[in-house]
Amino acid sequence: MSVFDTIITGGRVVTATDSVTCDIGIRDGRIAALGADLGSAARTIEAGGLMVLPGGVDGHCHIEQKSAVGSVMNADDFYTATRSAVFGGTTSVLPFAAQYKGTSLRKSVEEYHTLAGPKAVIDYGYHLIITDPTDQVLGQELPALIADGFTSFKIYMTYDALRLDDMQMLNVLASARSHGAMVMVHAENHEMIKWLSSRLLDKGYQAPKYHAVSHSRIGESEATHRAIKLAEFIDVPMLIVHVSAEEAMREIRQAQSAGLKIYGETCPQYLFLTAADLDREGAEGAKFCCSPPPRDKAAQEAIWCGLANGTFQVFSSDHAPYRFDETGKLKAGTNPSFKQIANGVPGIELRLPLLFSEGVGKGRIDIHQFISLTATNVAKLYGLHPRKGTIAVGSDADLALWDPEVERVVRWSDLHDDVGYTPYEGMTLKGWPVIVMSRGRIAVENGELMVVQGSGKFLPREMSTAAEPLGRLAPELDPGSNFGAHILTR
Ligand code: DUC
Ligand code: ZN
Ligand code: ZN
Repeated sequence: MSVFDTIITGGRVVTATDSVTCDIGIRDGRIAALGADLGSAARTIEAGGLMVLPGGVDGHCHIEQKSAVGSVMNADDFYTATRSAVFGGTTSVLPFAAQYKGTSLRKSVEEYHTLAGPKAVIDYGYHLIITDPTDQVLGQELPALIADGFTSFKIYMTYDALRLDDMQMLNVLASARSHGAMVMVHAENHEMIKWLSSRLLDKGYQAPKYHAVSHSRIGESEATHRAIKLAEFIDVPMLIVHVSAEEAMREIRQAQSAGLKIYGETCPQYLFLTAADLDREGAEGAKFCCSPPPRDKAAQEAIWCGLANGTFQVFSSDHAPYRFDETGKLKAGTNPSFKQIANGVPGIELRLPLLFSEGVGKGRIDIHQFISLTATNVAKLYGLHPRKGTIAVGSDADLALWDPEVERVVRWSDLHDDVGYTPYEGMTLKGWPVIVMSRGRIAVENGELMVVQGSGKFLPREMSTAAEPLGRLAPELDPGSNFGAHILTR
């Protein structure tokens, strides 16, 4: 009998830190050995000429997410989204279980379980979205959910139905600190967006391109600054998601330089799209509307720089799949105002090929940075490491075998989502995953999906050391210097 179920031979095995040519022995879905001459196995995969990378972990994507009024506008369900992800080399996804005002967090998690369980083809967990931080939610539901493995959540500083005010944010941050959860923040100044939008609409500027005008760079950086100051005050780590511009990036960099545990995320739309894409013919620009919006070439360069210099720890898709029809982008008709267009762009399948080709291939980042940004750091931030995000003995055998020489022109018709278009149509990308494995199973081979719906597993997550407080209390919160007041404990 073979010692291993599968052996991968002769590939260049690359992690966030190392690159070696060796064989990988896989048993019971896990990596059981790394070495030479591992013997025989039921199946051998010849990987000469290929790079064997950890499967990607997409730490930010929206799948079957309900709107605040309870409708699901997402084009993808857990089957099509995870199918699309795995074809692009991603083997774990972390979408969101969204709470809406007046509803229970626990109930929304249960609803997402019933959606994902029968459909996902790769492993998945959820971040929570907290919109109604009542005493009951923060005092009971959230601690219990964190203990059950939902160790991260997102909060919003904008959108009427989702946003928290500073007081609510402080309460949520204090709760995250007490229970060890990672806080993700959508940082844009709500009033600035409202003010700009109403001025634009009053003056008749309605087209999709004005979406980019209504979400200013300063509004993004002001909210980023404020969120960071609240986090510093409460002494809790924080991740600023989907950073679009240099102004917000500088706030993150400055906080990091001061030793704070502030993390940054960016996404493909901020590297490859600009506001000019929102100015396409007719309503076409709606396809490129997302928040924050894509900016300009200079902002793209700044974001590349932030990936290279370590300001950003994670690169996520922020896949938000809306069809270009009445179910999605054109819900308000074929000539919508920018305020009526669903925010978000698809990208779950191309996240890795885009960064591999344009980042690693063009020398902007190295392969180890690529792996850190797309897999290892994501797993670390969200309590999945070392099970996910790396290649090590004992880790799940989630692997993507890349052919760095294959060149393909991006066509939506070759992708595996259900959106109907890709913002990256026509780009030529070099370097694609050719075999993808999920827990030792071949998930994609020869352009075919080899795993079935419902075979992905739910991932309860550990606490992350990245979410541990620094222990640097503001004097006003420190009983040693505030006349003995214990403010952070309830
Ligand atoms: N925030 C996201 O995280 N994704 C899409 C749009 C948005 O506002
Ligand atoms: Zn957001
Ligand atoms: Zn998002």
